[in-house]
Amino acid sequence: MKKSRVLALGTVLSTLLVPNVAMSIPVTDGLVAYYAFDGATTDGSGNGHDATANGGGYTTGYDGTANGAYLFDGNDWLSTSLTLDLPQGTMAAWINIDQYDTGFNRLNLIFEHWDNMQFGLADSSAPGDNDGHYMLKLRQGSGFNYAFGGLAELNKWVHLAGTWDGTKMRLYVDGVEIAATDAPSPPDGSGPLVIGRHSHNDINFWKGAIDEAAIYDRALDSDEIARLARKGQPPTGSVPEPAPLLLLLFGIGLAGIARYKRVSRTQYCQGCYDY
Ligand SMILES: [Ca+2]
Ligand SMILES: [Ca+2]
Repeated sequence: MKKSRVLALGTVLSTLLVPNVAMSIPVTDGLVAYYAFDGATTDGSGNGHDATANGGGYTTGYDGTANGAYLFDGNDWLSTSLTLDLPQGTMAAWINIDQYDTGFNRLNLIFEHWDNMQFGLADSSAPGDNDGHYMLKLRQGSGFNYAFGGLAELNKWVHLAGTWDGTKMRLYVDGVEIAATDAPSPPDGSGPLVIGRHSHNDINFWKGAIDEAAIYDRALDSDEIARLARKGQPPTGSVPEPAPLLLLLFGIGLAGIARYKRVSRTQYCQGCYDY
């Protein structure tokens, strides 16, 4: 095979094999920041809000991708320069928690934005003593509003999303709404976003894995949240599908063998008869 053909085939194969990491999230309208955590803490939204690691590492992603999620073992966190002032918004992530803390002011945080937005697992200060329950907490005016519910399932991938639209805040687990609370004003906004810890204190660490963490500047509707949670759909991560590629290579191989046989017959069997 000529060198130019080899190079052309290589280009085709590399195009098939390289995953489109940045655009693997199924809802992109209004995306402010997006961390796929596929071996990097870069922001895939195109807005440049890359996160900086302070400990931690990678583990298997929610969709089985090797090194496809960030692993926090209890004292790890990510810092960003992202400041938020969002009258409406959404926070979402795939999460897998090993354990949660209990007691006053002992949350487990996915996102924290001092001191106005907290997204993760609640502590006993939430109404009704909600240690280990899924939670979105927003400071609005003189106090906090909460959407929370559902005790966290340990050692299992779960999709968690919280939205606020200026009227209500809502919480979704695996694409299903589990809480809706009156939240009739924009949340306060300041301070850079932190992932996996309290932003000002060395507490409230996430203990487990986080994948596909995303923030939007609008409240996604229930259909969009269901799409993020791949509800009713097979996982569609950034792993290339192997079957079509193998079929393609098999086909190229068969065509090559057939051509070789034709050439051999012409060169070495001139005068032979077909039977
Ligand atoms: Ca991932
Ligand atoms: Ca650590």
